[in-house]
Amino acid sequence: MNKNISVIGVPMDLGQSRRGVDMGPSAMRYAGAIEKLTTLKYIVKDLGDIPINRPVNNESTDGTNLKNLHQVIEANQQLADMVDEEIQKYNFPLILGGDHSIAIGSLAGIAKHYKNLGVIWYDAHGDLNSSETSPSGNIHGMPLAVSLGIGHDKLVNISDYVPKIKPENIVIIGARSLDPGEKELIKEKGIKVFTMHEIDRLGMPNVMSEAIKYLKDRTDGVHLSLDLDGLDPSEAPGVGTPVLGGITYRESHLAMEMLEESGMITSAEFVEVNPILDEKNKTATVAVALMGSLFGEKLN
Ligand code: B3U
Ligand code: MN
Ligand code: MN
Repeated sequence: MNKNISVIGVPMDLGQSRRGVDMGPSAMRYAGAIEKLTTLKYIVKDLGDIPINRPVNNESTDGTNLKNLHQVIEANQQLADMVDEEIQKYNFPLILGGDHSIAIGSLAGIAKHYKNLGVIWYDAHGDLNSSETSPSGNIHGMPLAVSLGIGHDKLVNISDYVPKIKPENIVIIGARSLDPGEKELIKEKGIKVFTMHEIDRLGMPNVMSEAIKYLKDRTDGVHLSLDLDGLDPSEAPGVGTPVLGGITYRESHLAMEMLEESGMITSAEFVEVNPILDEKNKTATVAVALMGSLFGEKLN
């Protein structure tokens, strides 16, 4: 793994309706994210937080159902530029969210550096909605679709190239709440999904081996986008849209360790930590523990 990590905080809560996830970067720093990586002998630069402009009068939807559209675009363009710059300097971008809409900017900044960027989407949800299929108008339910070039013009055009990623280079892990439009898109595009059903049936070791093998053959870099709601809410309660029956803490550690062993991860983000909904910063603490495993922390 690249020894130089650039940490970028994105205190964004505008891609969905529950306030508080903007405090995610603080919560993960408070839980010791920077110290953890430093202890693991990385050279860590904490670049602080991107400034997020709050909406005035909440009227920024461009005539659609997309909440806070302009602010989400603005923040993601800033993030994309920053991530792009860090990769140009050969640093590993580690992005701390914020709601999952920030993956639009992360991927816009990252994908231009790869011919075939792989993406591991660790999430209870598919995040494959568009304005037409979304039940909520929440942009955090759309970043994977946007990165495929599906969605509002201004979102898909961030950083001026479309699409960012190819459907065959995506692996979704932990899905258990997919909207009808998302299921159709998964079928139509042939996206690889390991739902909770597969995790239960095959076990996490086999799921991760398959995911790693699948991506290794076809990608030249892999971005890990880890939504804390992929985990079970009993272990990661501080998320805006918890879904029962999720991935355990232990399975998640194993998944991170296997990714670390694969040596394939070239960028990562941890999103949807909401300290207001949390219990004593438990979810941020889980996020930081998983970062440890992703970056090579071993028990022996
Ligand atoms: N699929 C639903 C719910 C959702 C998506 N992502 C999260 N929740 N975190 C939607 O609103 O698009
Ligand atoms: Mn998500
Ligand atoms: Mn989710």
